[in-house]
This record gives sequence, C-alpha cells and structure tokens, in this order.
Amino acid sequence: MKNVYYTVICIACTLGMIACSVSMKQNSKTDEAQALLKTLKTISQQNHFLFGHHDDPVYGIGWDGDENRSDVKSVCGDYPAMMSFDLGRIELGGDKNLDNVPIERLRREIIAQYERGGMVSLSWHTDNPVTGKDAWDVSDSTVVASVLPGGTQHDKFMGWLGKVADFMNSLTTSDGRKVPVLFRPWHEHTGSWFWWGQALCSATEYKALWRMTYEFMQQKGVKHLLYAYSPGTEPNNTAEYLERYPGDDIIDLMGFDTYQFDRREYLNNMEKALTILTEVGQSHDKPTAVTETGYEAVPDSTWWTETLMPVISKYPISYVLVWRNAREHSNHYYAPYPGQASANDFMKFHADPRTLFVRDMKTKK
Ligand code: BMA
Repeated sequence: MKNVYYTVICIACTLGMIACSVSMKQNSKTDEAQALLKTLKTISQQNHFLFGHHDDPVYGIGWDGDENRSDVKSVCGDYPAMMSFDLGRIELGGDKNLDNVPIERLRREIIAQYERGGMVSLSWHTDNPVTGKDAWDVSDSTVVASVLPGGTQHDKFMGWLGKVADFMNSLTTSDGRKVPVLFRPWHEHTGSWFWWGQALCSATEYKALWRMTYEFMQQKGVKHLLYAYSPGTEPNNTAEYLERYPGDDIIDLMGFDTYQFDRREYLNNMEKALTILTEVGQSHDKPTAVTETGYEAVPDSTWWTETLMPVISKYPISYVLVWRNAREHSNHYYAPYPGQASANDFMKFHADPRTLFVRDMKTKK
C-alpha cells in the first residue's frame, strides 16, 4: 500500500513537472513570437515559401537611405515577405551598424516590416572581443572560451549582449507590443571564418555560447525572439549537422547558408543540405529555411526560375533569403534592380504562386 501511495505521488509529481516545464516553455515566448513560429511552421509544410532579402529597404544599387524604397519592390512592385538586417557593431554602442546603416533606421524598418505583415530576421556579425577587430578575425582561437563564464572577456561580452537585449526590447509597435523577430546569431559555424567557427572552439564551447546568449535574453525579458540555427553546407549528414546543435529548447528554426559560385557545385550543395535539413526539421519538429543564399551580381538571366526555384521547390522550406545589394562595392548584390540582367526572370519568380511576398502575407498565411 505504501508503495502504491508512493508511486501515485511520484506519477503526480512527474506530471506536475512536465506540465510546469511545458508552461514555462510556452511562457518563454510572447503570443506574437508564438504566432510567428506557427506561421513559419505552417508555411514550411505547404507548397510555398517566403522570399527574403537582406537590408532590403535601407539601401540598394545607386541609392542609400531613401524612404519607402527597395530594389526588389522597384522590380516587382512588392516588398519581400522576409527582411533581414544585421546587428554587427551595435555592441559597441555607436549609432551605425557594420554596414553603415543607422541603428535608429534599422529599428524603424523592423517595426514597419512587421506592421505591413512581413517578417524579420536578424544576424549579428559581432566584433572579435579579444582583438577588437571584426567578426572575421580568426587570429585567436580562444575567443569563445574567453566570453564564457570565468573567461577574461566574460564581463565585457555580457555588456555586449546587454546592448543587443536593449535593442530587442526597443522593438515595439505603436500599441506597445514587442515585434517578434527571428534571431540568427553564431551562424555559419561549420566553417572557420568567424571567431565562433568550427576550428576556433570546441562543440561544448559553441553550445555554451548559444545557451549563455539564450539565457541572458530570457533574464532581460526578451521573450519575443525565435532562434535560428544556420550552419553552412559543410555537414555531410544529419549527425554532422547536429554536432553543435544547442538543443530543441533553444532553437526554433533550422536552416543553412550557401552561395553559388559554380552552378553544378551549388545545386549539389543545395540538394545535399536541403535533404539533411528536411530530415532534421521533421525529426525535431522545426520549420526549415535557406537562411542565406544567392549568386553575386546574378549574371545568369534565368537564375530565379531555372536554378533557384527548381531546387528549393522540392523541399518544405518556410523561406529563402538572398544577401544584400551593397551600394558601396561594385557587383556585390544578390537581388535584381530595374534593368539588371535577371529582373524579368525575377518578375516571373514573383508571379509564381509558390513565392510569398509581403502582399501575399495577408491572403496566404
Ligand atoms: C558579408 C558582406 C560584407 C558585410 C557582411 C555583413 O557577406 O556583404 O560586406 O559587411 O556580410 O552584412
């Protein structure tokens, strides 16, 4: 009898703990963030995907800082459904990010994109806290270790995370709701070109960096973020893809970044990575996305409909995002602008019912 009583108590406690952890998990996200996740999941399972562009409304080819302008919109009359921006250098407390975009403008555009029905993703090419150089400075392989608790840069780095948290908390609509965004720090970590890359830290250190980032945001009341895990296309199987995965309790969306240099190689990489991604997305119940891609200067006039679309449309992704149209480098652009070689083909891509732009978000969600 005693044993039965004890067993009943244990079962009740376990159920209580499960219920509590489920509700804690739910409470760790605002209603808006949960709605964003639901939409990404639904889209992932359907036969369409959002089109995204980095820094879309803040500059483009031949212009910088204009209002209500976008190279994508100038070509097809519609804003991308997903816009991404970068928080690099926000940690230093200046008024511009690493690509010279005023932080105030980023804030305004993130809110505007949400209010027009679109979505936002934020990467963070944060400077190297040890050397003071940029994110690409891989001269020191102790940087991740140094920012973790007990490390020489820990306190300074917590201050940097604080600047990110303050920015996130400042993303509010006119009626006081926090704008949900997909945060994508520590990306392309399976390569070794950022200070948090494969050869620069152990898997344990990389995962600890993620957990520290996530927990810090929670402590600062930042509950309106979804978190994206985006390696490059180095992983050759699901085990390699998951080698540095921080955990299902942190990550909300799985993706990868890859670019075209050689067409055949690009298509092979895309097929390989999309196959792995589809499998891990299903087994972990996460929406998936091609978090960064593109063909610099899009010199192939039918790239959108004959290279990109045929490969991505075979897989259940929620979005595909191309990188920025830099105004300060010639030929560093990934979306068309009026008169660009692939502009007509991009209009066909826009007209395809499988692609979602901002106008579709109200009708197809
Ligand atoms: C890279 C390049 C850089 C830029 C960085 C962050 O891929 O576009 O010029 O500074 O992304 O946006």
